[in-house]
Amino acid sequence: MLRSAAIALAAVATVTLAACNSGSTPAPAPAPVETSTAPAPSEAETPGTPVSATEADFSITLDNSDLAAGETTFAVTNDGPSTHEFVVLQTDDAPDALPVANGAVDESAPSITANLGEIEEITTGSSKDLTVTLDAGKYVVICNIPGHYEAGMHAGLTVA
Ligand SMILES: [Cu+2]
Repeated sequence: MLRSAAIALAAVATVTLAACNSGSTPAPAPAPVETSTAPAPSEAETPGTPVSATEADFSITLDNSDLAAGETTFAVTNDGPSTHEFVVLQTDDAPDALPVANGAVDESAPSITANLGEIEEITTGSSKDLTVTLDAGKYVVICNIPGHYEAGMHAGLTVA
């Protein structure tokens, strides 16, 4: 009695499966499970000397401020909470004594020798890289969003 019931159930199941498959093309084989051990994509190349810069309201912290001349890649992380930018200026002025006009550093002032490059709009929580070539000299990195430099967003660099 039980055995025949089981057979009957099995028969129903078979019919149901057949009905499901009838008239439809066979389902594609499942994609093979990825088992390869291929290496993960390599990290983005960072030419030259790597320098980590961390920005926050309102500071810039560098992990290395004595650099050898040549290519340098700043990896800038914004810990926020505000959006910041990152500007590399060559100047002999002290980091906290750059010329300011209208709340921002006057990058065209005579004491600013050069603007080596900048990253704009680094949103909070994000990171961006900037690669520049630095000659021997003194540099100041700043955020030049109005008010941010004067609030403390500057750090000095010496390149030899
Ligand atoms: Cu800022």
